[in-house]
Amino acid sequence: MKVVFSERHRAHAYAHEVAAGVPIPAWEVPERAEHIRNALLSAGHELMGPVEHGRGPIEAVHDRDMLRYLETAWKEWTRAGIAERDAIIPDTMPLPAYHEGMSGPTEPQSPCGRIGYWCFDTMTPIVEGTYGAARAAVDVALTAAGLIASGEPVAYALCRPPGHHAARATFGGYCYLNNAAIAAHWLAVRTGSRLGLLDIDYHHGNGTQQIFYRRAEVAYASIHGDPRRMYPYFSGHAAETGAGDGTGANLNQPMAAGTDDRAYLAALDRSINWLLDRSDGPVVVSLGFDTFGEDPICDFALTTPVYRECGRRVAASGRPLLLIQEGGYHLPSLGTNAAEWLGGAADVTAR
Ligand code: OKP
Ligand code: ZN
Repeated sequence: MKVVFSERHRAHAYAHEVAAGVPIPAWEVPERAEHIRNALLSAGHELMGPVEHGRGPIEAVHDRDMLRYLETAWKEWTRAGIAERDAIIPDTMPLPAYHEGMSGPTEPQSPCGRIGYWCFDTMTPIVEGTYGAARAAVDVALTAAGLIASGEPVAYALCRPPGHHAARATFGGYCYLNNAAIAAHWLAVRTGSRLGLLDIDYHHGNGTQQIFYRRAEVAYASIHGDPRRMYPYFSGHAAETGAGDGTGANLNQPMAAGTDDRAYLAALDRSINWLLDRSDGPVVVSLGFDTFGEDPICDFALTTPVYRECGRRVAASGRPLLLIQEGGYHLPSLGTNAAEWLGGAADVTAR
């Protein structure tokens, strides 16, 4: 299978994230992508670099001012002399009720204000290499989308940082630009078809859901830890089914702690069938391995062999598959689980 990868992700590296007000060692580390890359090379997959696609496809999905912010944040932060801190993390965010009955908010002038205007949590630091890595991840996703557009049955984008928590005009959850949403929109326009977007990262892809909530061009189905106990807390409930032109085109399956292979595969079959009913083009997969039993920040109980079966079942849909890497934080298993998933998909598409 063709695997698209850029080394520029390595410059996006920070020591700490702030969780529940406390700095803890970062989970979203460069080693994640390196483990996956190495395992896929050993498994015989074919690695290639990304092609630059420019800002156009990003601005078709994200707020231009947010993109501008991401581009300028680090320079502005260091110029303001706040450089003794090694990363940009917000401390003040304008919740909707702050401006209740008033107009606003508007983007502040001060660097500390600006980060809180755009970033919705404290776990998504910006460092010097963040923007370049986020842009490269988008190019990785779009290059893989280009392979699908030119007739490849399946392609894998080894994106880092991940993307599915980034909404049109706010970012967070280790995500800055929504790689999967940008590639899906680009592919929908390119192919003139209705796409399926299957989000099988452990977490609800609030950003992807938000971007397509009122659009018919992409149907979104997600299987994730129930937001009643898990990040991102504010979306992912089963009652969220789309609105406007996107009415009925959003399927959330929130799952219990301890969800095992059997329960997961049942939810997967339901998502696949639901997507096949509502789309006629490629399926984009937001692929996370934080569903693994040993993942340090999640609570499902999946085992390594089930990833091969997941790859088989998704590929058995017969649709072209654009695979976009999202999360997964248990370093020792990441490469193996990714190779199993891709191997399962390749078994079926090679037939
Ligand atoms: C990104 B992806 C809360 C921990 C949650 C953020 C998780 C972001 C996951 N104490 N941290 O969907 O894998
Ligand atoms: Zn996740």
